[in-house]
Amino acid sequence: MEFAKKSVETIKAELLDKLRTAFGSGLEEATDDQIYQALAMMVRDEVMQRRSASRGVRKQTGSKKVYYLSAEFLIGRTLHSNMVNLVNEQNYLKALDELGIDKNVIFEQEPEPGLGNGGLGRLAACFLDSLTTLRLPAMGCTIRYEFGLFRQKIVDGYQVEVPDNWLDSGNIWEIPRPHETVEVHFGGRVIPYDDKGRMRFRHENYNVVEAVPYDVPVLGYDTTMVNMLRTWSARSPKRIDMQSFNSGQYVKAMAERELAEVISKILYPNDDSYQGKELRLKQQYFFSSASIQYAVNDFLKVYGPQWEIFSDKVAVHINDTHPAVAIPELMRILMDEHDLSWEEAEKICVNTFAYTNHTVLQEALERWPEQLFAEQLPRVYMILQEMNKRLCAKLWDVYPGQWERIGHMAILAYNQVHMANLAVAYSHSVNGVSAIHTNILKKQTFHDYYVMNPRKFVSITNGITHRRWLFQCNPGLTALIDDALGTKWHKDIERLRDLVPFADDAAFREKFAQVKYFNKLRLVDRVRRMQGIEINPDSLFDAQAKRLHEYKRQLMNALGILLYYNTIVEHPDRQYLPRTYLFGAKAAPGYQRAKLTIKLINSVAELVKKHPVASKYINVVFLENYCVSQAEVLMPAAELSEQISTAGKEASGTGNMKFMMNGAVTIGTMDGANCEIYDEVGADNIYIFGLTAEQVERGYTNYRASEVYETNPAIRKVMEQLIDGTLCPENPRMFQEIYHALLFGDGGGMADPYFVLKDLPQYFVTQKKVSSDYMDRDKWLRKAVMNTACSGIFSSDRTIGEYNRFIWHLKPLDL
Ligand code: 26W
Repeated sequence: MEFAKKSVETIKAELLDKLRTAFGSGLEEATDDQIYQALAMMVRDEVMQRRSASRGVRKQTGSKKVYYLSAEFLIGRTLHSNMVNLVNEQNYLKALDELGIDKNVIFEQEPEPGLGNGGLGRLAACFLDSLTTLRLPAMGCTIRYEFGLFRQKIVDGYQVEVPDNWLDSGNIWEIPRPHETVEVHFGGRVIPYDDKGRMRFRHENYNVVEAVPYDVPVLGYDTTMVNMLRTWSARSPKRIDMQSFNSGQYVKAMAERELAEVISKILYPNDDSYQGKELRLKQQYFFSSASIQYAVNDFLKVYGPQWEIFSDKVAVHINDTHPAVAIPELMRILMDEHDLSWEEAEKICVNTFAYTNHTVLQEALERWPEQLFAEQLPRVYMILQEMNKRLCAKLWDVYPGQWERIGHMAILAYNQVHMANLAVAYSHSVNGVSAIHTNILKKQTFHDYYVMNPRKFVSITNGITHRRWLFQCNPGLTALIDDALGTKWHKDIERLRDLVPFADDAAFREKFAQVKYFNKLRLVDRVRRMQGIEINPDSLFDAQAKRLHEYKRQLMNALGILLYYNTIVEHPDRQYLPRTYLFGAKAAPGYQRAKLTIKLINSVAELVKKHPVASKYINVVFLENYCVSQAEVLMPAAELSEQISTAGKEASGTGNMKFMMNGAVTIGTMDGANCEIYDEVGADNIYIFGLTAEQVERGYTNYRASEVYETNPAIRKVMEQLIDGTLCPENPRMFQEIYHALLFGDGGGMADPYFVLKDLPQYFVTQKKVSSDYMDRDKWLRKAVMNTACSGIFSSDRTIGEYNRFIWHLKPLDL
């Protein structure tokens, strides 16, 4: 099926028409929001026409479908990206231009869905874009959080959280499907009974929560394929009836409603640290159960009860352990509702589920109190007990007598439900998200499982969609590459490599530099507009943008700036490279150390500003409310990408890929996907420093942070500045706890567990090398071009291709 591209004239005429019919207004009196709404309706219509055209093809052809379950989908704004995927962005933008409408003002009207914390949620969004572009049948499943991730304000250097009420003015992209509502049951008790020789279970006295689906259509690039992101909203089945109102039961009924509906109210703002909260467990079961019910019903509609082909037609992918409760839920549905035997159900589950791990940090691994599970999900808990019993019997055969090892691998142990073990034991595939990360999974985290079944473990390096992270956010660079290569690379991104020879082409490098400069001006303008801060566009733009976490070491970056500051203050007459240090980071609201680090960064910014010479060379800018749309402006403007995690801790990182694709050079440790970036660009085009993962692992036993302090005067000075009032004259004790944690450890732990002081000297030396290379303009530009040229492999199209080849085995739909 072919769809004609709308011409500029058609778009203009339709827009004016929509404004009239939807709002009764002409262009002159229409508000920016009305123009956004009208435009979005037009684009939505185009998407839905494609949906109708591709609808039913999967069912007719009996194609397999993957359900991608994720507690987070950080999709960002949709209007612009749909224009890109319609391959008609230019006509749309031209039409706006000709009508005298500022496209950026209109795009910024769209409320941004912040339904994710960081990397894991954004990855899910990139995957949906690639799945659809590759015409693979898929459905994303998540929660329709009424409040997404908090918005961040910086007040007096501190983070302040503001609720994100993104749905307040409606969401034009979602289609409510109330007729597809399903029930999810919580609490109550389970009564076993005998039914003609078969043991059955009756669930009684449970609370019902209704899961109402809202579908967001996801359009592929240059195809009529449309997949859905299904977001589930919680609703109480209790309607307000006059009866209860009259009998004084009104307040009680209202309270019950709220208890049910709170499930889809908020996204938990924790990234990489786990707390066993009852509501979070309910959220997980809520969307997992609803999604599995839908998948089973959809299968039944197409194939009837041919259970033996279920896993040939349905794949369920669980994005980290958050939806792992979907596994016993499918067991329950198959056995209790469709009469399958344990063995049949178990086989289907293993063949259906696949699991991706996204972190090796112990504090992030989900372990629920058994008690909580038993109370909230009594039937699922019974199934987990049986799964665990059978699993342990099997493990006993492999590891006879090794109780401790078996306890470590069990689903239920030490009164906890171990979600990662559940996911590993009952999936046919387990993958890490970069080569080094998968190796750590094999050698450490899941080692005992790995030796039992090495073929279950695969490594698939993360990726990003180059539609959003290059075409959409960096039209200048896209056009420049088109000039050099034509447009074949759009759909075959690894051909970006054909750009490699252009690194040696002086004229091309110059144009590349112009595009970068233009993008820097765009960021300068935005920061001035939003935060009232001035930035020198001729300085080196050095960016670290990611969630705030100790292992990501924003602290090391800040201490590095202090070292640089001290050098300038000591030798004010020398020449230095002006740098703008850009930070973007949200801290989990309960993570005190992370919040204090934000205050520290802002205090360093203040200190620098006060010094007449240092302020000429250093500008520290904390970008408020780092989010997808902020990233879309930052990535194209950045020149140096900070990827400086303690080696072995960052599973992959995906920001590193976005920066690289937009021509920033990485300074980083050998961690996560940085290792693959190194392999692609070669040692000359990346700045690697610091301990390796093995050295970090060994270092835990013999590292003495105080030794660095004692032997390195520059570092000693920076450390003293944390506590002598330099940074925060009104409260010199402000950063004492950071000082203490680095030198002596806190909470009984070791000193400096993330090796900040250990890596700092090498980091600083490497930064000096960066400065001198940058001053050699040609040398630097060559590196920048090489980074873009070698980034094709980090497209999520490659990633999804590998998931499909190794795990799902879906066939592209023929439309
Ligand atoms: C239960 C609390 C919690 C919440 C979120 C624990 C763990 C998480 C996520 C797994 C954290 C996360 O987003 N991990 C990131 O996943 C990205 C995509 O694979 C990787 O690129 C990042 O390295 C990894 O930190």
